[in-house]
Amino acid sequence: MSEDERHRSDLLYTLMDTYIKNDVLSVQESIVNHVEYTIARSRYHFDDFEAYQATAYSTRDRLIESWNDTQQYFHDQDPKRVYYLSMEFLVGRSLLNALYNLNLKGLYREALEQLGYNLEIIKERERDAALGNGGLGRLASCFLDSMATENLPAWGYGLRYQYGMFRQTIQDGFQRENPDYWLTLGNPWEIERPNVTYPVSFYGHVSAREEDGRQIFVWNPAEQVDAVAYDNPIPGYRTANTINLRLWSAKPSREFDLESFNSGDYVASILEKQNAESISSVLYPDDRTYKGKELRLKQQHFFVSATLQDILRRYTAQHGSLENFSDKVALQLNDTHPTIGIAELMRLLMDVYKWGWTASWEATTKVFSFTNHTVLPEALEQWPVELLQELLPRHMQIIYDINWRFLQELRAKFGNDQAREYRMSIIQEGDEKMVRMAHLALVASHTVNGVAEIHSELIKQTIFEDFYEMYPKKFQNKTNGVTPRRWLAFCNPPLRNLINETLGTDAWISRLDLLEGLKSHADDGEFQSRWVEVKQLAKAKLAAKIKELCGVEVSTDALFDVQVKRIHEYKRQVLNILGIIHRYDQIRNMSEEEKADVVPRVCIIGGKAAPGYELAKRIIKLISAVSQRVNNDPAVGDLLKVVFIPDYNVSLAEVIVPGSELSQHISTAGTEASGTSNMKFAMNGCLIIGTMDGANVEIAEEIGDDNIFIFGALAHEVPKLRTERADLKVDDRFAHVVRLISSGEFGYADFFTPIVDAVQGSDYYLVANDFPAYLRAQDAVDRTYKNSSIWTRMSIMSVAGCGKFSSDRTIRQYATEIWGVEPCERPRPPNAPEGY
Ligand code: C3B
Repeated sequence: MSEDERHRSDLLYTLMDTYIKNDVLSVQESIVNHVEYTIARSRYHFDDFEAYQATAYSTRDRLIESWNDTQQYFHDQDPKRVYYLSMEFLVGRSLLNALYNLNLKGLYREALEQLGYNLEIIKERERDAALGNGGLGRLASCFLDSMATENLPAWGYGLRYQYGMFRQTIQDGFQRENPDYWLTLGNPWEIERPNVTYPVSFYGHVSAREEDGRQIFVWNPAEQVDAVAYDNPIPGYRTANTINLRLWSAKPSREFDLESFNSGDYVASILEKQNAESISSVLYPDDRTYKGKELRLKQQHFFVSATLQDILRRYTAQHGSLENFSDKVALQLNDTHPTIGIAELMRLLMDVYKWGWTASWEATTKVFSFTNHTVLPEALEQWPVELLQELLPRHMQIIYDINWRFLQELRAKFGNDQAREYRMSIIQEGDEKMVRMAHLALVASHTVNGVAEIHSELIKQTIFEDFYEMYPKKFQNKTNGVTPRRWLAFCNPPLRNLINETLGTDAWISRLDLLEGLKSHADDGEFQSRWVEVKQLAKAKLAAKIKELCGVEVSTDALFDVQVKRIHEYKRQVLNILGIIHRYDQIRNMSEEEKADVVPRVCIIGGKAAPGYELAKRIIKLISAVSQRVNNDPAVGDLLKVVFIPDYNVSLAEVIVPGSELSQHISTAGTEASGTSNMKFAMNGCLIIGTMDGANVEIAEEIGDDNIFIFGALAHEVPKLRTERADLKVDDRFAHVVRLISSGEFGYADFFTPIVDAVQGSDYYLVANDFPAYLRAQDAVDRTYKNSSIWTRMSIMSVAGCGKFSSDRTIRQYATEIWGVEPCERPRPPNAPEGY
């Protein structure tokens, strides 16, 4: 620092209090200032929503302090950094999470209370940031929380969609989709960076010229838009580190095609430019089905191009050149969605930084790693060559070059094996040539990982078999995890407090293995009754939510049985609803005496269907129709209630998960890569009924087979069962419940025909096959529930065995086994208040 700079910095230091102070009055001052000066309301008169906004801004001030200092520290230390590239971040709400992480919740609650506001009430006014579809997006958000908490020099990169995941309403039992314009009332958490802007190009043509004896390619794009950065601070839990989630928003280019303005219609030109914004405007709501939509590919390129330009600029600004870039940077591809970034990095290195092919390829293959999240073939992205050629002509060239070299390598290793080349080529031949994005990712990444042990094994035997043979060392497993902050400590305070008291510490919140200490209390009768009390509190909250959203009164004495996730055939909501119909049919035919022995149940189902996924939408209607029937049948009463909770999202999950006692994770074995809600439920003392699929396998291993209800065909049996499906002797009970649907017992018989046909025909997901085993497992659930002490013991053991499923563990494994990055913890400022 020069003399002048030091003088200026001293002056600024005295002008500004370094940190907001941690006393009630300072917090109130900060909130009221924001009421008056940020949202421009009168400090004498502001409502709950405005109180939320001002509180959020006040909290953000603290995050900005911490963010700035963390980034400065990263800059000074200059460690290897990791960037997590994801098209989805399912963030949910931020206020409580930030206050808890900063250890300021109590202080803010008190400060607000004295002003006449209730934190519990105003926090409900925050809109969810729903920039993701489901598991994949939520995983990305859990990872950010863990990367911050583990003090990793990490950033997330994504898109700032103006319309997040659609809002689901149920009208007459049918799903309706409504736009989620979540930014209408502003987003206090983000910081717009108009000066961090990059041009992103599309279309046009490529020309070549000689320069210093080398061929240089020049892309002359026909369209350009600007990507503007929006930063979202992500605080770690009880650390002074705050990392960044940088989201890009598309804006009309400031410079590109200025001539067109002079050439004719000024107004038309402006309107034309305005279209640029559509690139980042909407999240595609198709979960796991790829549709070859041009706009989607534009989004992907827009996202990675801005991200890579930003990363390269940051690196060169600090190091003067790109030397050692690949030793100092790791880039994680969250699924294939950002894979076009491989070609974009090659392009930037070769065409802009003038590196040769070999050096560019060496660097590219050293920085990228790739996570696969599904074995479902319909989710594997393939772009038509023709489309890529038109939209990104230079990238298409580069992909052909990569493929040409890859095929050489293939021949060198396996000789002339045309069938293999055909299978493995990045370009799929055929009537319509396609670019297989997963193959591009596999060729260019140093590591590919699955997300649970069984899944990581399966990809080696199925979709990536050939690649496993070629590059066995690239393949790894990283079992998913969830953040125990949001998904236990913050969403379930009564359970948190009980655990704290029992373990005598809250250290488990960042070292989840410590939950093991609960095991020795599992049989303690007094502890068990407190455990039950805590569950009852959460059930009461959930019951109130159900009343509010569905208008159905449910008894908290009943067993709360839950299945909440995206609606998909492979997740088998149909198996659940067939089981419910069976239960209903039994109850209505029982004598009063028999009824006295029934365990009352509330069956709760929730989840969104992709708007174009017809069958999934029919399944929602079937659930609604069954619930109509069951809930209004006087012969059933409180013994069975069925509710479909509309608009399942992160903040609803924070109420549903703690209040559940049984949760269903019943996908056909081998189809659910991991699942992460299974971990959240188990962590909250909810027992699992599930198949040997995804992370269920490891959950059973960790908490013990006795503490989980496992049923159904195993993954290795599934292929054979599918071929033998025609010979299956269908269980009478199955045939009966299916007949009830097709005979119109629940109305809409014709509308439900495709569902009936699916399970009676090829039954790809083996619903009929697993039905008897499912009913047996459900019987075991009922029997066990009658013995509260055994049930409670299982519930305690579930929580105690969940240590492995913290995303902190997952992230530490990524850091050491894939990224090669180390923690970079900012020292706590000497005069910083507790919790800073
Ligand atoms: C999901 C998978 O379906 C889940 O099993 C898995 O737990 C999560 O990813 C996180 O790994 N997934 C998703 O939500 N969207 C996709 N396109 C693919 C997988």
